[in-house]
Amino acid sequence: MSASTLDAYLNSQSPDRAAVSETVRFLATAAMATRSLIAQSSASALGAAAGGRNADGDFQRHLDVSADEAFLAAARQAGVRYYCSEEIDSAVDLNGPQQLALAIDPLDGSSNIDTNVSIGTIFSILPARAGEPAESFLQPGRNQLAAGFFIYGPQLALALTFGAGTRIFVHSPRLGTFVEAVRPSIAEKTDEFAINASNYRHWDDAVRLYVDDCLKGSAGPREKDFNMRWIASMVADAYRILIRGGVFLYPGDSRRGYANGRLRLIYEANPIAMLIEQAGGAATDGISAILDLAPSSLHQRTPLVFGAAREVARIGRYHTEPSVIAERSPLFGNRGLFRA
Ligand code: AFP
Repeated sequence: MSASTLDAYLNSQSPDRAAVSETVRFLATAAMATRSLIAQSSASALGAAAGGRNADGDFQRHLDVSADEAFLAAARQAGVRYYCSEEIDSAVDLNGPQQLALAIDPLDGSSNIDTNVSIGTIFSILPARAGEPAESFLQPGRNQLAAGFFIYGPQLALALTFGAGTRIFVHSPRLGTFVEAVRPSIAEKTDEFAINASNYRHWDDAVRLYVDDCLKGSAGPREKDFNMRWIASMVADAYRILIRGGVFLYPGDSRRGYANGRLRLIYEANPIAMLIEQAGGAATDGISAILDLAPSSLHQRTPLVFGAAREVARIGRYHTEPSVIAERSPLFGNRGLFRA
């Protein structure tokens, strides 16, 4: 019988995943507390600067710090061994008994806190490795035991995978628990893309030409019209893509510090990539699968493209096949080389 609640789903996991299931339970409790904090506090108070900066030099807001404290406490309660957070420079040895490593972005979308836009918590659970704490996080995302994100929006929801498909659970205030809502399956094709178009002048030719072709619509080489969305809160864009399809791009660009884009590999791109692949989609750095990348530092960034598998593959061809550029030559007129 299919699991109907998060607890039932976690209990249905194999015994060797019991510690992973227990970790997700504690993360869900921390997410409910974070959601309550968001609901009860004034947006200005939550969004106010907390006085510090994170590992990347971003100013920390009060909710960034509160969320990190809540999820660090959850990791300790779950007995996790190592903890890596966007808000902390180095990996932390919690000396927990479980040989697990939890990588987390406690609050993704911080810049949206005071505008009441959906924000979230993204997490990745890896097998702990011998050696220094950081070692456990410098492994390909393909090794993840589980991944997910909580989204604090009109509904509190959890997108979760243990590697056997992606599930979405929605928190029921009446039941006080997460209830399974859908098993998303991302269509291979799409007519909706998500990118911050204000960076157009900074993109490389491949990205610029891909977006140009989408914007030419049915009269252009794609021979169909496209819609665009950009929430600037990745968990919200990812949730939409899980539910109705689409493709998301945060490429590297020519701005200082953005050669590898803005998103971090270990605690943002890897968990999102696992969720998307497990829902039938694809996730790359523009060319290579995100989950195959070998991280070399905790907070390293990566260009990120994810969503509809055939659209992600097409974007890869704009990077790897110069002939794609030839679509613009008179020889091909407006007809595309690729069928939609
Ligand atoms: P913040 O956490 O600083 O708001 O950044 C959110 C984010 O990492 C990701 O959630 C968005 O997709 C992306 O940045 C938005 O970046 P731009 O503001 O450059 O569009």
